[in-house]
This record gives sequence, structure tokens and C-alpha cells, in this order.
Amino acid sequence: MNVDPTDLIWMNGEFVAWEDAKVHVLTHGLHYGTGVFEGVRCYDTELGPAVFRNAEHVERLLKSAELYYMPVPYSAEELRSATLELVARNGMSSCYIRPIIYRGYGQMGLNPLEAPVDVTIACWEWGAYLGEEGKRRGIRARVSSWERISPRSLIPHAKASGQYLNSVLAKVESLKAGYEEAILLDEHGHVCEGTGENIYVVRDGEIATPGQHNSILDGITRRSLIQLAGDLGYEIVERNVARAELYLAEEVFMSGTAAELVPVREIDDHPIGTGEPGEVTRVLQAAYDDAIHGRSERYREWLDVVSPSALQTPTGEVRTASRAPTVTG
Ligand code: PPE
Repeated sequence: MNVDPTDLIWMNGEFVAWEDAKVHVLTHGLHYGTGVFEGVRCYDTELGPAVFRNAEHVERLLKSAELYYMPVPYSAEELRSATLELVARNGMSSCYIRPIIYRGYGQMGLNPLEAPVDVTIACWEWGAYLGEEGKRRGIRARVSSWERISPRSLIPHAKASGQYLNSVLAKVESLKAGYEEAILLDEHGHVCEGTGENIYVVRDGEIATPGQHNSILDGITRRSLIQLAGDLGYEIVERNVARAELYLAEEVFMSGTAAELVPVREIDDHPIGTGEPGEVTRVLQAAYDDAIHGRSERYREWLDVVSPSALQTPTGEVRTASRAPTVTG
């Protein structure tokens, strides 16, 4: 998926021009995957551009960093407001936001502890992750031959760069076989998630999703859907999900910041339910869409509004872009 440049990227506390936001080829994270990141979205809402659950994303980012022993030189509040300022300065009304914290340049070898910790935030316009048609009609998925990373080898709850090689293998396998997405199982054959989405099965009036011990990323969209579903009188049950339940389900859908809520219409060449997105999927999709766009009063607290004051320093003076060195360490 192409990335169209915006004006500025926040790098270690400074706003730098998009084309100057570079790293050295000996950046530790590039060699060993020692980075943690987030995927966040800003939506054009009735309150103006607003970042969806900004604080929760920053919190997960800082926890991921901590799990990989990365001290972060910025507070949660600094990262949250840097995100708002970045969106404002780029003049975006809606966009995808990618904060990343990684071990930088100056050290090689597997001990990362002496390498600098760099922090950047970028944003760009990103459309429907699994296609507009996928969002409307549903996608075709395949159970991967690749097992989802185990908590005995890595930390599924951390959103760490190196861990995504697992998703890359599964994604490539599914695309080459003619499917749009992969579904990964764990070593017990339990369903975990997609390459970048959590997964849900609807059957006999129950909505089930793999639980915290099923090698999932604890998705922020997932948390939102659990709450939305509950408020709508449904319940999303967290439990082990067997592979066969995917095929027997009346509805299957996936969720993630990039993907939002996407119906799955076929898995391993079995049509799911009628082969068309089902009612529960539709209801939740609409509820999520209302929440992210600020149409539901009840979920307005999930929106971190990008106000023009995001451009101001505490003294009220408007800052100008400054350049940071492209290499640290
Ligand atoms: N599982 C995985 C493995 C995952 O990467 C994501 C997000 C989720 C579940 C859903 O989490 P949340 O976004 O908090 O609801 N995947 C991000 C990265 C996608 C990418 O290609 O990069 C995303 O959706 O932003």
C-alpha cells in the first residue's frame, strides 16, 4: 500500500520535513527488529479531526517499550500531544498515525541496552486496509500454515517490530494462494488472530473471540467492540476458538485500527453463513463507525480532538518547524 508523503514527521522532539526523516543503515532496530510501534487513526468527526483512543495507544506503546527494555525519554502526555500537533501541522482531517520507538544507531550486537532509543511519529492518509469492497462485502481468508508466535518465544501482547515477521510470512502465503488475509492458530490449534486484526465468530447467538492467553494482540478496536457490543445488548465472550468454529460460524469478522471492522465471507473455501456479511457484523460495523466519527454522544470520550491549540506552545506562541539531526548516537 503506497504511502503519500505529508509535510512533517515528529522525530525525537522536533518536527522535520518528511524527506529528511531518515535513519542510518546501521540502526539497531533495522537489523534486529528492536522497535515497538502503534497504529492509530484520526477521523474527521463532528467535533473536528479527532484521534481515536489516543491515550490508550500511547499507553500500549509505552508498555511495549518497557517489555523490550527500552527507556522512553518522553512522557505519555508528551507523546499524546505530539500526535495531536503532528496531525494539526500536517493539516490532516483524517489520517493513519504511526508512532515508533526503536533502538537507534551506534551499537551492534544483540545487547540493545547501550543503543540510543529513538522516537518518531508519522502520519499519512490511509484508506481501507483490506479494501473498500472487503469492508462492504467481506474478504476471503485462509488458515495459515504458519503458527502464531508463542508467548514462550516472544510477547504477543507487545506490538514489536520483529514480531511482525510472523505476520509477514502468513500474509504473503495467503496472498500468493489468492486470499486476502490469513488466520493464524497457536500450537494447540486454537484460533489467534489475523496478521493485523483480531477475529470474532458468531454462532448460535454467541459472539466469541480468542482470549488474552490465545497469543493475541490486545486490540484497542477489540476493547472498543467488546464495550459497544455490551451496550447494544450483545456479549462478546473471550474463550478458546476451535478451527472448525470458523467454518461453522454464521458470521466471522475481524477488527483493527487499520482494517476497522471487516466481514469475512469465506475461509479455506467454505462460505461463512450465507456468504454475505451477517446482521451482527453489520450492527457492530455501524456502531463502530458512529463511535469513531463522533456520532455517538456516549463514546465521545474516546475522541482526542485535534484543536487549533495543538499548534500552540504553553505560552501561546505558534511554533515553527525545526530540523533535527538525521542520525543520533
Ligand atoms: N492483532 C495484530 C497482530 C495487529 O497488528 C493489530 C493491529 C491488531 C490485532 C488490532 O489491534 P488494534 O489496532 O489495537 O485494534 N494492527 C495494526 C498494524 C497494521 C499494519 O499493517 O501495520 C493496525 O491496525 O494499525
